[in-house]
Amino acid sequence: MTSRRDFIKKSALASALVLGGNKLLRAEKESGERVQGDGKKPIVLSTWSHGIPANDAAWKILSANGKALDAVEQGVMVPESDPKNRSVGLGGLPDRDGHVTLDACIMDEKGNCGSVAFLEGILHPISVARKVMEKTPHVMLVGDGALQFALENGFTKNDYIITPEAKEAWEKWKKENNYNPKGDKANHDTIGLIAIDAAGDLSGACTTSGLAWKYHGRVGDSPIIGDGLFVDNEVGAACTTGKGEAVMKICGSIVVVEMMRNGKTPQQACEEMIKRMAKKQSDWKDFQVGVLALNSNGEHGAFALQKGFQYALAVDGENKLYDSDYLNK
Ligand code: SD4
Repeated sequence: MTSRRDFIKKSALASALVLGGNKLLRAEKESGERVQGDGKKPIVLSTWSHGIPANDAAWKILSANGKALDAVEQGVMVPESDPKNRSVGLGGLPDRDGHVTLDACIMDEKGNCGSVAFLEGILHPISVARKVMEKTPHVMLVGDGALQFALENGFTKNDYIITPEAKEAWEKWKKENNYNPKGDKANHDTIGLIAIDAAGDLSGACTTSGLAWKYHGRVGDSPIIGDGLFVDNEVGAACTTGKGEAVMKICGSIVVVEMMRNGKTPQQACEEMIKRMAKKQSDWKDFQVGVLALNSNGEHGAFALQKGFQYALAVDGENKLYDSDYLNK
């Protein structure tokens, strides 16, 4: 028979579980503020319109009670698999020497992270990054070493290393630009994807072919933990897209997470990071950077330097594309 004391213990445990699983409601109660997300989990947030199919893949995992880490990996594998995608994966535009070089990183709820950069010929750099995280004592492998590790771990080198379309665009670029890479407002479309699962755990993934026509060997923000992506399960996650050099100069993602730690909402944190970037980089009107943030309560934020940044948000079974607010008005 259940004693009254047992019953009270069990009810207390049940409410603790509900509250534990729903930090948002607790935060709402404490702050008295309505928080975006309405306490609903899971949530997936990702950059640009390729975020829609990526979110769908992530959502499949999360809605079946899967882990955020699996969801973010599976999510970004969708644009990586798309040979028509000119900024992620093997379909991406090459560097100025005609090499498609790939950068990716992943980070889980425990603060584990893995990264690859300057990797050629592998369809899913994000999965190699995950293997680096899970199988090595390191965080980051680059270039030939990353390729060797991938091959040793069951990945295969792809037959094509540049698509015919990307090659054609490169030939045209070479003729018109005198082998001289320039910052370009339209030259971006990395996928950064951050998610919170039903258990309230956060993870993130970021993968790109990087800036088109870059110097051979150039690596941007996307595979750098703290620049293109940062996750702290107690606080939140952030990811960036756009001109990597601008993000690297201020360690964009970690700045956003630290601002959230200090009490900013994700939206406030995104705006402050972008405003700081503009204050410190006088040519900010000439390039694009976009940032997304999600906190552990399920609130999200998005902001960019310029008009045109879009992000995909999947929550409560609905996955939609939104226009981000921006600084240069
Ligand atoms: C980079 N942040 O390599 C990336 C660029 C980007 O699609 O967003 N590419 O600087």
